Amino acid sequence: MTINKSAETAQAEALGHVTFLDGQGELPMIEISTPWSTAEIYLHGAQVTRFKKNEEPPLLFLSQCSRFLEGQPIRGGVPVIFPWFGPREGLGQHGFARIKDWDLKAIVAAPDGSVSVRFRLPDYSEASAFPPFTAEYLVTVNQALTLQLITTNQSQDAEFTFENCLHTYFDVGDVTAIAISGLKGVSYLDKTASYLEKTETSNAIRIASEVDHTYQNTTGTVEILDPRLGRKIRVEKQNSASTVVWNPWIAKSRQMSDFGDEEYERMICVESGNVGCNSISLPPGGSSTLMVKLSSETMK
Ligand code: TA6
Repeated sequence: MTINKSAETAQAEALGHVTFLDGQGELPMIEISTPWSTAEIYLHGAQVTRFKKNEEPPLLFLSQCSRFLEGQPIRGGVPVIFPWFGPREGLGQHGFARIKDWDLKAIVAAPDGSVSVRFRLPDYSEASAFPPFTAEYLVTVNQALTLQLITTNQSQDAEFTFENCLHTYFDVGDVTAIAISGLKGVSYLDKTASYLEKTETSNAIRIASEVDHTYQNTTGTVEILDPRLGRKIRVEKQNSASTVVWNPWIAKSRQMSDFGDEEYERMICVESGNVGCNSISLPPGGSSTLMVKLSSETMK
C-alpha cells in the first residue's frame, strides 16, 4: 500500500480538507472535511467508514464491535465487494477487495470545497485467478457521498466476468420504524427462504425479521424513510442492475462476533451493484463504472 502524496494531495492537506491519521487498529485512515460534511476512509478496503453532513446524524452505520485487522472486513460503512459477491467455494465471502489495502493515488480539493479521493487496487496474487484487470475507486465528498468503482479488462483476448457491490450500511433511528421504497414489482431472491424467487409487492418495505433480498434487474433509486431520525435517505445509482436489502435481525446478530447483539436495531443495508444474474462480462479492453450517490434530506 502506498500513499502517493501528489502535489494536489499536498494542496488538499494544506487547505485543511484532508488529514492522514492512524485509525482504529492503527490502520491508516484519511479524514476529509468539506463545507457541508466530514468523512473517514481507510486504505484497508478503500472503505468509507463515516460520512456525516454537518447538521445531521452520521449517514453510515459502523459496528462498535468491528475488527480493524489486516485480512479482515470492517463491519459497516461501505465495503467494496469485488470481484465476486456472496460465498465462493474455497474462497472468502464477498471477494478480496474489501480485505486488501488499496493504494491512494490522488486527493483533489475542488474550488467549491468538494474533495475527491482516488484509490487503485494493487495487483494481488488473488487476482491471478482472473484475466488481467484494473480496479479504481473514486470517492467524492460534498453535500452527498458519491462512489465510483471503475473496472477495466486489461486482457488482450479474454472476457472478464465479475460481480461488484457497494455494500452500504445506513444508520437508522429504529429499523422497525423505517420504510424502504423504490422496489415495488421487482423480482428478488430471498436468501432466508433458500433463495426462492419472489416479487416485491410493497412500496413501503418494513423490517420486522431477518431480511436478505437480492433484487434483480432494477436500476431505480431507492429511498429510506426514517421517521425516528427525521430524514429521508436516497440511494441513486448508475450501471447497477442489482439492489440488496439486508438486516440480520436477532439470531444472525448474535452469531456475528464483529456485530453487537442489538445493533440490528440501528442499521439497514441497501447495497447497489451487479450480482448473480446481473454479473458483468467485459470484453478485452472494456470498462464499467458502478456509480452510487448517497444523499439525505430532513423529512418535512
Ligand atoms: O448483503 C447481504 C449478505 O450477503 C448477507 O447474506 C450477509 O452475509 C451480509 O452480506 C454480510 O456478509 P459478511 O461477509 O460481511 O458478513
